[in-house]
Amino acid sequence: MKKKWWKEGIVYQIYPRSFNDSNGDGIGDIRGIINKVDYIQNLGVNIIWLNPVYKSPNDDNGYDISDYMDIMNEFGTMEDWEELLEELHKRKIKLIMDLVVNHTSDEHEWFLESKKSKDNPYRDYYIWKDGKKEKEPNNWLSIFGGSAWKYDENTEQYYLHLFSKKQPDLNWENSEVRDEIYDMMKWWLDKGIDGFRLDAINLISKVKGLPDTTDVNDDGYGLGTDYYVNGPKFHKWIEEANINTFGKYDAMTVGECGHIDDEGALKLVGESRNELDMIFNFDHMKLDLNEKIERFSHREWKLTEFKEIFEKWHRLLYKKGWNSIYLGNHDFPRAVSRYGNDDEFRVESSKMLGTFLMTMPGTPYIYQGDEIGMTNSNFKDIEKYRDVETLNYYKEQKEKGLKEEEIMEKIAPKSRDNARTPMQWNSNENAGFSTGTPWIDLNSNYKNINVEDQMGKKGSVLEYYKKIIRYRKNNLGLVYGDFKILDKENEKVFSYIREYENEKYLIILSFFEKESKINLGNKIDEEKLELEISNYEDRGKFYNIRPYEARIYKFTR
Ligand code: TEU
Ligand code: CA
Repeated sequence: MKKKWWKEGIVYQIYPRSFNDSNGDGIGDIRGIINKVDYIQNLGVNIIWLNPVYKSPNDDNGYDISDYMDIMNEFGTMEDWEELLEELHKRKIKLIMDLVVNHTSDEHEWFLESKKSKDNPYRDYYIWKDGKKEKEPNNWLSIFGGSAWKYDENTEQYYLHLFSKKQPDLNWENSEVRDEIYDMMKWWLDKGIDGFRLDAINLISKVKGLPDTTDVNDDGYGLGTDYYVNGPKFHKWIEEANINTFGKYDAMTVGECGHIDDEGALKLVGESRNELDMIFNFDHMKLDLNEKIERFSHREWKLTEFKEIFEKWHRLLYKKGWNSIYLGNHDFPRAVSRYGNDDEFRVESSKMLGTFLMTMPGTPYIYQGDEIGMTNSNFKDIEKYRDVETLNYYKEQKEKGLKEEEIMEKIAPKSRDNARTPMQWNSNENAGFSTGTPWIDLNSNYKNINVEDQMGKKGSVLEYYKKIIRYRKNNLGLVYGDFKILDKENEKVFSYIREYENEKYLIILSFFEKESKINLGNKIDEEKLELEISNYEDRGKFYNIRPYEARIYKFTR
């Protein structure tokens, strides 16, 4: 297995809008991040994934880019960004930028040109199709609800948008588009960045002819996933991007793949191929959804299912490719509210989930705020929501005649805004995030859950995170080792062995709110184990696992 800095690194994800506001306009900004670089360094992480900071009208909080080579006004200037890069590099922290190239904003210059006329030189930069006014070119559903097509009165054609109406899909079939994208990527790489997180990357290749999907909902629309997920030219274009851009640099790349099959994943991150370094798969993000993709549906999930997912991905990629380990990000509810217990055992379960992140095979990603155990905001009033996906869903359900209460019950635990409330720095006004009015409300629990309160305090989630981050960095067996699950049928406790050369670890994690037992067979000799890390003060009894207990043992041999 090849050793790489990005395998050994630990990523911290920053959602700039909600991280730290330096000028009191209520919106987090780049200077705000600069003011916190010491905090980031102190945490021990060594890679930052920065969500989009490019020019954008913010229909989808920066994922609708109107200029790839400039910075969003609210976030600051290019000089600020350069200073941030410099401050991070001074501290040996790498910077990964978010690359959104499946689509642009409808306010991007290319689209403004493209929509002018059918013979505009930029027309073919996007996906335009004939269709009658009331009849879209096909029945594809947008990932954010409604048809994936928008009619343009002026040229009497439709354009494709897999996400919001303000996010037209780029036409990757056009080699000029690809060349523009590669030039832009090189431009950023030459500015000194350390890699890219590639947004919704496996949607770039659409099947020729854009056929109707047969898998439709009551309204006659369906996600045409068979026609645009991992499409025919996906791997070819990624290889082309690699050879032309990041492959020439010592860069890290991670591809966000909402749906991907085993073969596609193995191709995408195969070490013997020239595509990407690692993948974000969504299997565990869908565990608590009822239907494939119905974002606001719910089902109860089992720990055995969770184990199976991670086992599958390990077996698939071990020695062949590389995985990313994450439990949440800006698109999902808070990890502790979803996989832990954000009430009675918030502290224990936050630490337990952090232990999971730091002991699994694959590069760990910490989402801002998880290191202090931030929880879902569960806003009950639609006025509090900002996310385009949530607002579209609300509108759609209203039109269908659903009751306000029922809609809000579905939205509250699942909305992306749960993870987008401001970072809780202290117990002062607005949690120290801003002196102005924040663009989105704070979570009301910030007086109890904040950085200042936990910094240097024994037993805090933050101090525990620092400890396990350090532990991961000092124990490369946890990075490169094999992974074997013990006591697989156990629905309450997740136990596994990590083993690499002559290092061996046993990790025991309770996902349950009562004490429970483990069955590790006779393979484990307690005498040979050294308890390295635990989220409880005393050792407890070996076979009695307390609520959300986490333990890392090292074999002494
Ligand atoms: O997300 C891509 C994606 O597949 C999402 O639609 C995800 O499934 C959804 O948010 C869950 O409901 C990326 C970004 O991470 C997201 O923030 C953007 O909105 C989206 O792309 C469009 O750029
Ligand atoms: Ca600001």
